[in-house]
Amino acid sequence: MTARTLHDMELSGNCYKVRLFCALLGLDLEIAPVDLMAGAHKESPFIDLNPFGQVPVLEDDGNVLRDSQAILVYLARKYGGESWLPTDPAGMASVVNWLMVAENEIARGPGDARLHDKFGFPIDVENAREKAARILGLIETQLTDNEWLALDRPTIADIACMPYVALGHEGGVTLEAYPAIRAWVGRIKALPGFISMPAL
Ligand SMILES: N[C@@H](CCC(=O)N[C@@H](CS)C(=O)NCC(=O)O)C(=O)O
Repeated sequence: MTARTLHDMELSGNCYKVRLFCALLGLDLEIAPVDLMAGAHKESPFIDLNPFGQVPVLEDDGNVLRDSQAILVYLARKYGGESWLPTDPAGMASVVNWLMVAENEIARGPGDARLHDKFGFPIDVENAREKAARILGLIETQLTDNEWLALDRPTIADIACMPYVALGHEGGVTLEAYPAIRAWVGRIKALPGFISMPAL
């Protein structure tokens, strides 16, 4: 019996970030599915764990953590040494910069376009696709001269940003025009321990 449980939804890219990173770290993870379609995330007992009413939530060693980016930070610092989130100020800032991009530009661009097309959310999808084009262009530039987003090795910046970039096609945002991004997704898929999710 593991002391680590992820309150999870299979099709959530935010939950997948946590599943993927645990797999890369070789950590056992018990999956507790949350039925979002039935509204289980807005009711007890889940809402008592996360008053924001959102997955993912990770329980680890008595800690209850919400927000996929925060969970990646926690796991990287607790189990990943200096590799995935270094403690030197410049290195840490470089990684955190991309965690913010995952939470903002990527979520509001390809993430929202997918929410509209795949799950029927009433979102201005043209606006989301315009935002997607802008951030994918910036990421393409970054990855043209760099193998990884933040540092000269994979970090949680790559784990946080990849899922909704690679799932964008489910929202009409393809990677056809972005060869450097496609190569980067391929590098992540080749990491030892990589696991996938539907449509990736
Ligand atoms: N910033 C949060 C966002 C979490 C989030 O949006 N979760 C979605 C599933 S991917 C959810 O639970 N949506 C239900 C809701 O917001 O009511 C994170 O990165 O974990």
